[in-house]
Amino acid sequence: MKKVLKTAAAVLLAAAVSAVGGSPAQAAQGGAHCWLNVSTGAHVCHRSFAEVISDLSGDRVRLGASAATVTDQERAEIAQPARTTHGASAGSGTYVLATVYADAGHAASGGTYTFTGSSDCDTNPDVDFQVAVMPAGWNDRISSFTSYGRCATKLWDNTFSGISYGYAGSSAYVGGAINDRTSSIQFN
Ligand SMILES: [Ca+2]
Ligand SMILES: [Ca+2]
Repeated sequence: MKKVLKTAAAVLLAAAVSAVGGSPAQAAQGGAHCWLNVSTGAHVCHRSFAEVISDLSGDRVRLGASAATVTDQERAEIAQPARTTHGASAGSGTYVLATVYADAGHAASGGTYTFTGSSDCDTNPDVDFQVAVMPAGWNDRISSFTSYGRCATKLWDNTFSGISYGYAGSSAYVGGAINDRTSSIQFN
């Protein structure tokens, strides 16, 4: 079952009208750290990856300001839906699907983009969430990624066609064939 199948235009419009922490254009700048709720189109940018994780976890997970990667324990905690909106904009019931990184090795310094949704991925081999067109500034940039919860991530060179990578839970380097080429993304 496809829980979410938005057109690219709908996702981009929703992201544009719901931006709180900055305009989508800010995501085009190197080092930006944003999240997008694929289910609602809500979109917020922060100054650091640590702030994104604090927001999405309802302040339950606090990374060091310069933290590049998350531990297995932190990843498991991040996968739990936000239970409080205290100090957070993500809202309760938000599930973190995956974080993509502009740089290899899950290095947050080059910029991160985190996708969230209204539920965790399920255990069926279908597409649970997808983004047909990468958010502004993120076309052809992804070099590594991490999935959360039951989600696995698949990268596509074009909109669900052409060269692909995944599904995979995590990748420190997506490889030369698709590095800096991802234009759409799916989660299952
Ligand atoms: Ca890259
Ligand atoms: Ca591409």
